[in-house]
Amino acid sequence: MAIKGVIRAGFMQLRVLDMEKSVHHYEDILGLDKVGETSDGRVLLKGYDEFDHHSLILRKADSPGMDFMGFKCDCEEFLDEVYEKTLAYGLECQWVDANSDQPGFGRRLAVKLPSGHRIDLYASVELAEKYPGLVSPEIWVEQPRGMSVKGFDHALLYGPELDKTVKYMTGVLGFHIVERCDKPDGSQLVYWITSSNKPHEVAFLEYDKPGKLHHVAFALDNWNEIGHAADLITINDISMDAGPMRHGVTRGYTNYFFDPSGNRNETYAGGYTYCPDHPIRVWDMDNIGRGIFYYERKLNDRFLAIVT
Ligand code: M3P
Ligand code: FE
Repeated sequence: MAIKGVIRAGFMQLRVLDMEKSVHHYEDILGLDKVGETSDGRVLLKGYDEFDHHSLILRKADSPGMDFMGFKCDCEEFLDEVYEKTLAYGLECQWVDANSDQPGFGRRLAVKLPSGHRIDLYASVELAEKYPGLVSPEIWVEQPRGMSVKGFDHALLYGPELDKTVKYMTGVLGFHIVERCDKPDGSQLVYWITSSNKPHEVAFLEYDKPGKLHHVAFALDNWNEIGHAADLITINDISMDAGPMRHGVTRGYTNYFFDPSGNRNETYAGGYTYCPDHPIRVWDMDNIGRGIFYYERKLNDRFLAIVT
């Protein structure tokens, strides 16, 4: 499969209320590596299995949530094309200089989606100081800590204008719809979309308030690691939302829990391999409980109500 245009989800800048507690959570418990700090006090982190300079940026703010999410693209020319097509589609977008607020990153095109989220597209990023071995490599260079998350995986974003948002993501950026959930009136509640062989890179759910984050997900390898992560959630007295369990959607294994600022995290493993010729899997509202919480077969109120 030739992956062209947008190739993957690459980073998220997340707002946190208390930097010290947040760094402890993401560094010591999830197991991301701290790779730097910016002059304005943001903390940069990455997973042991990632190559890019960083994939998670924590910014101290008065309210939790997501500032923006980045997607890696295959070439600079694609960014220029997207700039023109984005304006023609009627969305605001602007260029962000290379090596400005994100050390190590080339120029980015920041797009304001109809859902109220900002996504940044970029085609170049420096290698991190530490990254997976390349020459007859071991499985890791340094033994991973805590939950041993491999890196940033995907996000679920809540906001208005779902149709217009997903039409942009598919029509202009080339994402594929992998799964969706339909409401009884025939309109859509949620779309899971991808730009690669992963079953989702990002998902959008129709919601009245713009720019909301439901969860940011980090990758694990397998069901055993999901169980180990759940042990650490209890041992560290972290607020648990749901898990360990499986999704019907994507078939991935999962835990949901909260960071010290109330942002929902997910540890995600498995899931099927997507190919662009696959048909769309469609859920209805009577079955979506099983789609999200496969074993319990119904959603809990907290899962539906809390977004940041
Ligand atoms: C996932 C996933 C909804 C869906 C969640 C699904 C509607 O987090 O990773 O497949 O909350
Ligand atoms: Fe998820």
